[in-house]
Amino acid sequence: MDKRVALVPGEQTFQARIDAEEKIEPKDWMPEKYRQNLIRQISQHAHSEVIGEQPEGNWITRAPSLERKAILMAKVQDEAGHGLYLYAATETLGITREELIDRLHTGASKYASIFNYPSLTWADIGAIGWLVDSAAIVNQVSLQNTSYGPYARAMVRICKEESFHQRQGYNIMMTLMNGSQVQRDMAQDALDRWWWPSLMMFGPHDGESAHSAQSMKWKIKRRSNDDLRQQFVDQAVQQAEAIGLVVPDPDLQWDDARGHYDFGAIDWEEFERVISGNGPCNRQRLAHHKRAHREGAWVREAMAVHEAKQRLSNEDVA
Ligand code: BYC
Repeated sequence: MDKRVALVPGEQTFQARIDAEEKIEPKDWMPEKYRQNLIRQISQHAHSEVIGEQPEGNWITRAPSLERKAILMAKVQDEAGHGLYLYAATETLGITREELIDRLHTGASKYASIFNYPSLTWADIGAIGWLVDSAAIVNQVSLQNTSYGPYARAMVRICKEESFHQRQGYNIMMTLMNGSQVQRDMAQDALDRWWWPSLMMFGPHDGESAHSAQSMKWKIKRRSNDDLRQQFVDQAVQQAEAIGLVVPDPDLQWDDARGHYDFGAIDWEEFERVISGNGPCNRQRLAHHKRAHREGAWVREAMAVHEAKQRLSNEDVA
């Protein structure tokens, strides 16, 4: 027997479907705030994937071997693909790609704070793959069960690729830690600079998170910011120790009673500065995106003409 809750529009029926773990699909009735909240979160996620290409792309021409270069190019291309799946998922909510890009360019829509930090050395590429992709996976594994069907399905594919990304990053760190003292120092310096921004990726503490309560009720988010951050810390600390890296947090210690690591206070002033456009590379990242978008206008125009021609020839056949 079909146990799906009847599709009668209305907040109560909608919540009953969510509670019954049904996926919401594009043509289903949904509260306007659910739609807007999803557009906000999924498009921010898409922008993060695309802007995240910049700090890594910075090292493609300087990767230390042909193999590392090929791997990094493949990773950066994957991130572009993730952006495209996510923009496509957002468009199913009735917003155009142009509007989404416009929101990014005007600052109306955010992207992950972490990509506003510079990638100064090759070890930063290791740290990004290891820490940033780990943080992304921890979050995105839980988002595979998000209530909106197109977002959940995009996440399944993205998670598979992110786990390869995480391993390539850790492999770079491991190789450096097995190298000379200069290489070990470079790896430690990268961890020192990327550790705290990685913790900020999970957003404000639960009590301060503006969207969490409603997003959890609608099962857009399946786990809280703090819960995910804790899982990330527990994993990453052990991975750091395994290769001889020291996490830059004097307050870090294992708490037997909780079965987790306790860690020091996050600098939320820095977080606020970065998400409000005043991090080390915010202006540079957006300027680069705007320029690339402008320079790609001819591709969009050519595609539009091609699509129009296809439509006309399909109408002729019909
Ligand atoms: N950075 O109420 P809250 C990748 C904002 S990319 C910037 O907790 P929410 C990769 C938040 O938007 C993967 N802003 O929000 C790519 C909100 O502001 P608005 C990126 C942040 O949405 C290339 C305000 O603070 N992953 O893996 O419930 C290379 C209050 O926060 C941040 C995703 O995007 C931040 N870190 O929870 C390598 C995952 N944190 O919108 C790797 C999907 C918070 O009201 N997103 N804010 O103006 C999510 O899971 C959730 O949106 C968050 C925040 C957990 C990030």
